Amino acid sequence: MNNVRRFGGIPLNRPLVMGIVNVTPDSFSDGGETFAHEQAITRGLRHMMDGADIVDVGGESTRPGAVPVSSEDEIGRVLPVVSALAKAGAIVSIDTRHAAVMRAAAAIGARIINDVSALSTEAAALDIAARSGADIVLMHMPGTPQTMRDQSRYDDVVEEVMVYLEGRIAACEAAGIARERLAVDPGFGFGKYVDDNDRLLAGLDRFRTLGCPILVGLSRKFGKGKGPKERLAESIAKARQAVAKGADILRVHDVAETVAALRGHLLDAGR
Ligand code: YH5
Repeated sequence: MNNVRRFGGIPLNRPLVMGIVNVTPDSFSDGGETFAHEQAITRGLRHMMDGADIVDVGGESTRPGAVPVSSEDEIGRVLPVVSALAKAGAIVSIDTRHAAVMRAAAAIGARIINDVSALSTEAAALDIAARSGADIVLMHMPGTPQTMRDQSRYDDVVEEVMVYLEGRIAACEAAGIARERLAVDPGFGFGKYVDDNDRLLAGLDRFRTLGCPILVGLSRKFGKGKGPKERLAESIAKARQAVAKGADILRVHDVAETVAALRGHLLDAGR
């Protein structure tokens, strides 16, 4: 176990499950912010009991057209949740594009920074992330959440996403972040059409050449318009497909079901 690779301190000798914890305005609608914090903490604790290796706490909606919030407000949303879950023994990931949020979360125990903009939104993010000591997820997203819809035309989506991620890895290394601290993520559903997502999943093994663990977020992004059961089945099927293609970490809403579906893989260590 000594020379096995790790991410967020966790050995990567089996696929890891990252449970999603949102602290976004929808959860504020009744009961205010404290209620939203309690709900999110409860969700995170449930993920842990269900077998999540990591909990990913986010306070900014990256849906197209979402209203931006200040870093101050984002910190107010996520920090009590990060703090409570870290104290409860969780490996916490902070899902943010903002340097001030990264710094605040890492200072109270977040071990992973998950940035859908691969540390490109704010100039300070590279330096803050470097100093935080946290491991970092670099995700591909063309443009910003507001513009990504207009920017998704690829000749070879796998190649283009790989070139982008290679560039962000280089930017991290230049900022003093060792490659060993990085994971890469093709960003399923972010400025991509159905065909692009299919090609990325089919070609996921090519991302191995980047020399970093691969994280994927496929949960509930497919099977739209279908019922919740069909959507869950589709998420699970995609998760297994991703693991077969070399995914190391799965970011999911349905932790218990994903852990159960991965059991075969979980048992054969070393895959
Ligand atoms: C991701 O892929 N995704 S937020 C639309 C949906 C369902 C889910 C309605 N943060 C990722 O989860 N971080 C998000 O259908 C992420 N990778 C990483 N690293 C979007 C999301 C979602 C969007």
